[in-house]
Amino acid sequence: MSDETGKTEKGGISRRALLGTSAAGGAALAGLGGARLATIGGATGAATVAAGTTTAQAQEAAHVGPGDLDEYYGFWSSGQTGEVRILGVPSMREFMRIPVFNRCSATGWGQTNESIRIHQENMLPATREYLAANGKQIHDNGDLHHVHMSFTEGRYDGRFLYMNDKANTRVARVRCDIMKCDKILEIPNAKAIHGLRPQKWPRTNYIFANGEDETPMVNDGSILDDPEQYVNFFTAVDADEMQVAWQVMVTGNLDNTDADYDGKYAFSTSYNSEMGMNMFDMTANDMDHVVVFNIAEIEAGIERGDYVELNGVKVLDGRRDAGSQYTRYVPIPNNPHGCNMAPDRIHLCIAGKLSPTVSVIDVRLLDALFEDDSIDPRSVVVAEPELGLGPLHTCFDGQGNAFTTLFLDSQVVKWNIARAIEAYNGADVDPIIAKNDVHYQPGHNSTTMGETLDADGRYYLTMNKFSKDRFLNVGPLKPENEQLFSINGDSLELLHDGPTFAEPHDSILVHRSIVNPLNVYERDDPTWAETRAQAEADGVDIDGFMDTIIRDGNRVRVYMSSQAPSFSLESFEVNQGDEVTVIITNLDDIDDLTHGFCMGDHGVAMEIGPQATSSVTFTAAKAGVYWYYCQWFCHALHMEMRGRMLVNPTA
Ligand code: CUK
Ligand code: CUA
Ligand code: CA
Repeated sequence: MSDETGKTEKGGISRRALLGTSAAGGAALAGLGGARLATIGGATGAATVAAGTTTAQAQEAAHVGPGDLDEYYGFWSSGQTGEVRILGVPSMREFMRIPVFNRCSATGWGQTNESIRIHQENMLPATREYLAANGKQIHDNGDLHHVHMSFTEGRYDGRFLYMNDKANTRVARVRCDIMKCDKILEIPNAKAIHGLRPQKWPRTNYIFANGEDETPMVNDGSILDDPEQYVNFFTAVDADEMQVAWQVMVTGNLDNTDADYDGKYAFSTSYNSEMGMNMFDMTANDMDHVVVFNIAEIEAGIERGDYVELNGVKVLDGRRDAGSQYTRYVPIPNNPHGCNMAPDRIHLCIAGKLSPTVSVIDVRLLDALFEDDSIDPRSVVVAEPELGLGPLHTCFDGQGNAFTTLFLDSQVVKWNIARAIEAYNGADVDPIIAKNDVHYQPGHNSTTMGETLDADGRYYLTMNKFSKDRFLNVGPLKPENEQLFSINGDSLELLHDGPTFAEPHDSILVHRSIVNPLNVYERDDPTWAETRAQAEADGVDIDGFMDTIIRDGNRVRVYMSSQAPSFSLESFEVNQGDEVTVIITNLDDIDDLTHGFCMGDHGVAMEIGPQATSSVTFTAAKAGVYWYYCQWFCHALHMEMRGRMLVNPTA
């Protein structure tokens, strides 16, 4: 880590600190003394690039030289790749990929016993049966759209990341101490979890998750092509237990979601209020809506038993005509999409998508809506600026301004919330501050700390769906493109323009002071608790050298350790047809000394981090000699770090 004096770990003074002139801007100031800490404490401004600096000056201020460390962690979703990625901002260097809903060749995610347990722990019985019928144990695809960090009192707290899987209706969690997924939860009843957000206040007790696709309430085949009987579910997941807390049945479908800064409400956009089954019908109405969920009323409803139990989940009726206090429906034009709560704690911005507008809701007006049925729900809309074509998502600088992506115009528009409200009230003011072209067709966007009370207005990121002609042609499948800007007074200065593989869907930009991962695993990590229990039953000390082979019928457990550059077992023998489990503890306990275990010609490979235990199970169906080897470069004699599995023919 570089410390707060602008010195890097390598002992040199960073280029930024040396350039500590006004031209180099706040990035240099931030490196000197307490300015950075003050920013994270909630104040803003100290670290902003001075207005009017040139593009070259903005780029210089944001330059992260070789060996220097970035100021922000970026956590990226990857869409249909199913993983989470960690980047550095502003350098935009990609550091790490965290497999979640995908299968990872390098780490063995989706193959190790430890990861399969995480996949299966909260899998629905019908899915287990489906997978078995297809000869599989787990889903190895996912569509991860949204990644967000846990909050305490409106600020990131560095504990967890949460993410959705639209493809297979799941919610997962990543531990920020080891940057690995530790929970995957399949959501019953709902279909296609899309929008996902943690509760911000008082802390992340719930993860809010939207089911996007409509299906019968009991989806067992007894109702099929009868859309009138289809429903959608809004789900609250207990973020500590990673179990479903409750669900609310709604009218229309659900798209994106966010939560307020008071712990009172969550909000979800719906583009299919029509409950259409095709594109034409889904876009038939001029107005759709945002659903407002009243957390206290929902909890009270559960308390008094006002729910049905469906697949083990307490389901409340929040449909528009149910007359409950759980929800309110605010009409919004036209197939609305993005749902973003401003860090001013007051304004919720709903992007119109097919409408050129963003609808601004003042969340302080929502109490009245729940208290008095005669109030027009539209009265909570306090601004609806016309910004351009295809508004999708909005982020914030913490100074009263918003940035909205315009998919069709291929632009980002910077606008002022207060001025939009004045204009809505009839004043002759233009809320639009600036428009920048982006390349091409932006979806999500984010600002540094922008979805928290610490929004600092330093950098703006746009995540574009197309790169077209922007890079060397790599065939019909093109990369996407993302662009990082420094926020420079009223304008944006382009700092980075670079391709990413499918799909840079969404991101959060988190100051590095909040994220403090371990370098080496702790031996009592729960990841391998079940493996440890099995070892204890076998009389093996999983924390030691443990060269032990346990035969249990045709099940063979092979225990060994790794220490650069060798495995403790140079060979082991099994019989053809045995189910073999290899359990390895990596006894090396220094930074960055990961070993691997790859069984040649068996499709078996896994990562074993320093002080970690990993295990993998396969059937030794082929007689002969097979070499296993360490596939993570670890030592000058890494190539020699290998051994033999001898498989005795039984026929
Ligand atoms: S949704 Cu895709 S651009 Cu899945 Cu976050 Cu808006
Ligand atoms: Cu151990 Cu390579
Ligand atoms: Ca619609």
